[in-house]
Amino acid sequence: MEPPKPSWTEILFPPRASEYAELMDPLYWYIHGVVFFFTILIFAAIVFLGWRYRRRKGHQTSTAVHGSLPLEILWSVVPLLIVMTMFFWGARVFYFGRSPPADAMEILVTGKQWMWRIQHPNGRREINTLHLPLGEPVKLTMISEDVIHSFYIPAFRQKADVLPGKYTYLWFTPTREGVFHLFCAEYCGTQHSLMRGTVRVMKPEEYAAWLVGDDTTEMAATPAEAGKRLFTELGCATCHSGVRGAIGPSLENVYGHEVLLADGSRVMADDNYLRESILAPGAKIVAGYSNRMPTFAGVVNETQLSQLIAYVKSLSSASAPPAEAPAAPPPPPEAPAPAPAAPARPAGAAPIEG
Ligand code: HEC
Ligand SMILES: [Cu+2]
Repeated sequence: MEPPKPSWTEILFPPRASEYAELMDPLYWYIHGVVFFFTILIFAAIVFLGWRYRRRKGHQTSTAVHGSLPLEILWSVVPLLIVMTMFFWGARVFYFGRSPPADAMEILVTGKQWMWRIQHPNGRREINTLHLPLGEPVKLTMISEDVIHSFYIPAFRQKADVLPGKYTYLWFTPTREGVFHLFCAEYCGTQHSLMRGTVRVMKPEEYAAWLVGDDTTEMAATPAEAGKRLFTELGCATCHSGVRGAIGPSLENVYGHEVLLADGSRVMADDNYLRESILAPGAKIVAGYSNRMPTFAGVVNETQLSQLIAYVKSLSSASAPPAEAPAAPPPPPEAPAPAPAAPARPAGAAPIEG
């Protein structure tokens, strides 16, 4: 692995190793440049004018000046224009950092006191290390099993909170091979400072070889395959058999589509909707079905939950992440609605069409 070549702009910063970092650093230097320039200008003016117009014998106090409209406009408009350049430049970088490309490789991250568990698309898992292919966009889907953590890779200039009960995301394209730091950046208990790891950016061929590495004990099923197995083991399949008259709705083509609910409203089936459907099934009842699904909170852990969701996603042809992405025209609703918005029945009621 070639040693990183630090450039002068990295003197104060960690190495710069992602596309986002390449965009972020010039912005940072620009803002600092403006700040330094005006700080020096203002202090120099204070010192110079203080000296130039100091009190001396035989000098009169000057007459007071009361306002000058052109001057007021000048010193309002010029700073406004300057800070607006920061705003628009900053907004561009921000939106870039929040819009993962649709073909980004998805890696699952679970935070837990005090470790990072990571699972790659082919099922390979690792703890406190993150292997990445050079030059390929990667999206992290992150969740915590306990308290709030924060996933932070300084060399990528990327950080996001990892929350219990809600997925958060990060995406980046590594641009430099090497080994970089990974930190938890949110105080999360006594061993928070030990919750760190390494990011290893390798050539795509090396990454591919690592993925199917000799360490076969690490080779599990893919998240979706593991989820499929759980789906049978936990009895989801009995109610979600996909046949007409089943107790639960078919889960095919649910993810990424709008679901019609019993109260007549619609909801986009994204990761967090699926999560809620499994942990709190009564929160949103699918139209035409009753609240008969038991909660699986406490039955499945976060990793298993992510796997179940990966399986449900694999049943859908929609792949674009609906969450956080700018609003796209909604696809036609997929939810079966035999009778328009049949009222939800109390638990234990006979299944509709049963
Ligand atoms: C006892 C039957 C039953 C079992 C077991 C069951 N479900 Fe359900 N499920 C339902 C019913 C009924 C609904 C629709 C009512 C509602 O939204 O709560 C539903 C809704 C859902 C939804 C929302 C579907 C949509 O169209 O938006 C998902 C996702 C889901 N279940 C996943 C699972 C998973 C995963 C498991 C296993 C861990 C599971 N279910 C186990 C009966 C069941
Ligand atoms: Cu932590």
